[in-house]
Amino acid sequence: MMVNQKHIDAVFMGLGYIGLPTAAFAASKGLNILGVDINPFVVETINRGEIHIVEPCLKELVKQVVDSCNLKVSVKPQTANAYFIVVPTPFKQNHRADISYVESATRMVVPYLKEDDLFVIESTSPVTTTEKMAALIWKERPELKDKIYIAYCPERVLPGNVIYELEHNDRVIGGINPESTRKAIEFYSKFVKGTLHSTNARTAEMCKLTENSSRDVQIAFANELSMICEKAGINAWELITLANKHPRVNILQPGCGVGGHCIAVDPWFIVSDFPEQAQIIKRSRETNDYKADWCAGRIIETCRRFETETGREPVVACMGLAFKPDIDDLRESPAKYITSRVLSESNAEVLVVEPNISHHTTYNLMDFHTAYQKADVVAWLVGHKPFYNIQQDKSKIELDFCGIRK
Ligand code: SAJ
Repeated sequence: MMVNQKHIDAVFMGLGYIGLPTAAFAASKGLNILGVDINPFVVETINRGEIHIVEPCLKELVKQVVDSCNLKVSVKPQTANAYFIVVPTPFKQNHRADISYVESATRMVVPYLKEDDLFVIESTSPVTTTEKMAALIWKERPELKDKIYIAYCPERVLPGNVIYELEHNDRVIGGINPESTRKAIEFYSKFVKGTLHSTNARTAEMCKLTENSSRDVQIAFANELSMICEKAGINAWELITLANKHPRVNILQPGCGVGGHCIAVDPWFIVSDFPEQAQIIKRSRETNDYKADWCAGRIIETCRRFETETGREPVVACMGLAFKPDIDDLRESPAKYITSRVLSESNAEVLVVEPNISHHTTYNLMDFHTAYQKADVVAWLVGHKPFYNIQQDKSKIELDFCGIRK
C-alpha cells in the first residue's frame, strides 16, 4: 500500500512497544512520520486509530496523530529524510543476540536511502552492530559511502511510563563519525526535552547493555539476599529497608525472578561476546533465573508437606502472571514460568490469577478475591497494587515472594 503523503520526515521501522510510541510521539510534535510494520494486522489496527499493545496514554496519542495525518502506517517504507530501526533483538539458543530483524529492516530501507539521509538504530544491539549495518548499506549502495549519517541511539523508556520518559529522559547518541552524531542529535532535539549526550556508536551500544546489566546485577544481589534471609530466619524486606538507611547503600527489591524482554535478555549480549570478562554479569543472570526455580520449588515443597500433614491435596493460588507489577505483559515472565512449573509438578489444584488480563488462551484465570478465599496455599508472585488490599487470613499458608506482607 502506498501512503499518500507529500513529504515524510522520518520512517520508523517496527511498531512494537517502543517503535509505535516513539513514532506517535514524534508525530505529535508536528513531524510527518511513516510507521512501518511487516505485520498487516498491526498496520490495519493503527490505521483505524487503534493500538495492539497496552501502554498508558498511547491509545489517545495514536488516535490524535492518525486523525491529524501526522502518523501514517504501512507495510513498506517510503522515501524520507530519516530512518529509525526499532525492531526486536531476541537471543538465539546459545544466548547470542539475533540481529536478523535489524538486518532485514535495514535491507528494507536501503533502496530508499539518498544523500544526506539519517539512519539510526534504536534496537538493543551487541557492540559493533551499527558498524555492521553501515557496511551492509555501503555494500548495496557504494555511492552513498560517507554521504549519509549513521548513528545508534538506544531507547531507555520504562514500560508503563513510556510517553513521559520518551520526552524527558536523557538520550545517548553515538554516530559512526562526529557528523553522524551531530545530525542525529539535531533530529532528536525536535521531540526530546532530556539532554542529548554525544558519543561514538560502540559506546552508545555498550551503554544500553550496561544500563540493563547494572539493574540485573543489583536485582540479583537483592534476590540472593532474600534466599540467605530465608535460611537465616530474617525478613529480607525489613533488612533491606534498614540497610538502605545507610547514606551510600541502595539495595533493590527481591522478587520471584527477573522478566521482560530487556533486563532478562540484554546482559547475555555482553556475556556471549565477552565470556572471559563478564563474570559478575553472567552470575547475576543465573542468580535471577535461579530465583524463579527456587520460588517454584518452595511452592511445590509446601504442597507436598500440606498433603503429608492433612492427607489431602491443597488448593494453591498463584497470584500474578505478568513480568512486573501493574502491567499485562507476560514476556519472559518468571511468575508465568513458576505457575507452569507448579501446574505440571504438583498434584494441587492450581488457581491462576492475573488481574490485568481478562482472558488467556492457556490459563483459566480467576479473580483474586475468589482465589484467595478458596486457596490453602497462597503464592504471591507479582506485587500488583490490588493485592495489597487483601486482608490476611491467618489460616492460609502464604508464600510471599514479592513483599505483599512486608
Ligand atoms: N525487578 C525486581 N526488583 C526490583 C526491580 C525490578 O525484581 O527492585 C524485576 C521486575 O519485577 C521485572 C524485572 O525486574 O521482572 C525488570 O523490570 P524493571 O522495571 O526493572 O525494567 P523493565 O524491563 O520494565 O525496563 C528496563 C528499564 N531499564 C532500566 O531500568 C535500566 C528501562 O528503562 C529500559 O528502557 C527497558 O528495560 C528496555 O527496554 O531495555
